[in-house]
Amino acid sequence: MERYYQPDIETAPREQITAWQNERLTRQVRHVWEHVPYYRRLMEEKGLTPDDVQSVEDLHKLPFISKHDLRECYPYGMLAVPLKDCVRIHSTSGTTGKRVIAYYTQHDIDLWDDCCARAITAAGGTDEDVVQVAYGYGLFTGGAGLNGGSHKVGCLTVPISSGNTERQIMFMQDLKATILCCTPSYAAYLGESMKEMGLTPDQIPLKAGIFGAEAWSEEMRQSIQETLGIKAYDIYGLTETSGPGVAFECSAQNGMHINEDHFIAEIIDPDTGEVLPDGQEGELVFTAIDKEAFPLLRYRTRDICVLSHEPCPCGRTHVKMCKPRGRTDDMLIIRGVNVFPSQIETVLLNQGYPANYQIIVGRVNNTDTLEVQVEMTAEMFTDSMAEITDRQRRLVEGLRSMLGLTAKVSLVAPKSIARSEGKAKRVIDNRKL
Ligand code: DLL
Repeated sequence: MERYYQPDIETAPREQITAWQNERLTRQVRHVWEHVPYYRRLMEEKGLTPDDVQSVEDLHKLPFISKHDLRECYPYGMLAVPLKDCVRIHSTSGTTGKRVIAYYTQHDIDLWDDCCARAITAAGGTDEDVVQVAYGYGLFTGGAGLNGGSHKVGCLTVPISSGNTERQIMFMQDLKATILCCTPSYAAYLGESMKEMGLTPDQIPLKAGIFGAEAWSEEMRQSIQETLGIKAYDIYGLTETSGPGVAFECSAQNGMHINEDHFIAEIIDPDTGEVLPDGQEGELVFTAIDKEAFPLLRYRTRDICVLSHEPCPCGRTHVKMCKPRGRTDDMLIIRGVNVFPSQIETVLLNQGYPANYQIIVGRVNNTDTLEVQVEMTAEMFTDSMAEITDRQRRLVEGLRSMLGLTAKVSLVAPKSIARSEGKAKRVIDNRKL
């Protein structure tokens, strides 16, 4: 039976969701107009006042906000409440330029924890469960978000953070963890390590995993589910909109319900900004309608996505987003061809390789080069040159038919690609140097 954390909200009829959105959006627009001079200026530049936004229908009139704006406002320029009302900050892991700082009042933390509690409950979590939170704690939102959600559900929370793989596995066994929360790449690594330790899925009590913070394919889901003997659920979010829990998967495991009582989602054409209808692929844009301290309006995520209002067998009525298909900014253009790292991952996993790989892009004589370094499993590792050549050939063919490009494939020894405890760094683009 499907469980909900807040059934009245999660299964509310569409008219009710729209009524909440209309009320909260109009209030929020007034709130930022009154308290954030930066927003007020952007609205004035478009000739808008709060009276121009009476309902969700008017959302499209508002200006977009991007990471650029948030950097301009570093550190407190977007603050919409007095600093004394804030209780915490988090920050993005961005490696270039200034970090984005997100601030939270206690109300904002509660709302975020509720979103994560919905995700944990959708993954089957109850107060009987032991939740091992192996996302990083600290400025990153993964640890804090799932930790808060786990408390709300009443689970026993193990705030182990990422890393120290042997201890992770020991705790999982000794404390009988039933739900694991971490990045999908770390989940795959934990599965791989357990296998090496001779552990089979029935020797660990895990039943579900809540994995997100980076792109992962359906093939990777299958492989994690098999090695860990669990159901693997996707969870999505970004620091700018609170953190994880903006959207989460239910038992249907085919798309993530967006918590529409807190966030309004739009899909836009990334080039023109035009709002696109359901089913069309474009850039995902969020408006946070009841956050107090950091209430983003029409924030461009750069994630490429599709929305669907199709009824879901789980009974939830909130709109679903597909797994992000890439980012407008991590999409690689190689010899004029658009390449998403997730497409490369699909080819590798389809041919039985683990999700340990690196994509290296370069430029020689004004021509782009693409190399994919792929780690073999211990079983694949062999002295036979003929076998390795044959494996390489099949990968090159697979990549050519998926991408329409010829890539150089290097098969490397097991464990030779550095493991990540957080988000995996898959792409090295030397062209920018
Ligand atoms: O990654 C928040 C999070 C923590 C989500 C834990 C899920 C679990 P940021 O570090 O700000 O926040 O990165 C946000 O990560 O715009 C997406 O590009 C990507 N991302 C997040 N979740 C997913 C997912 C956290 N489930 C950026 N699938 C987003 C694909 C994801 N990409």
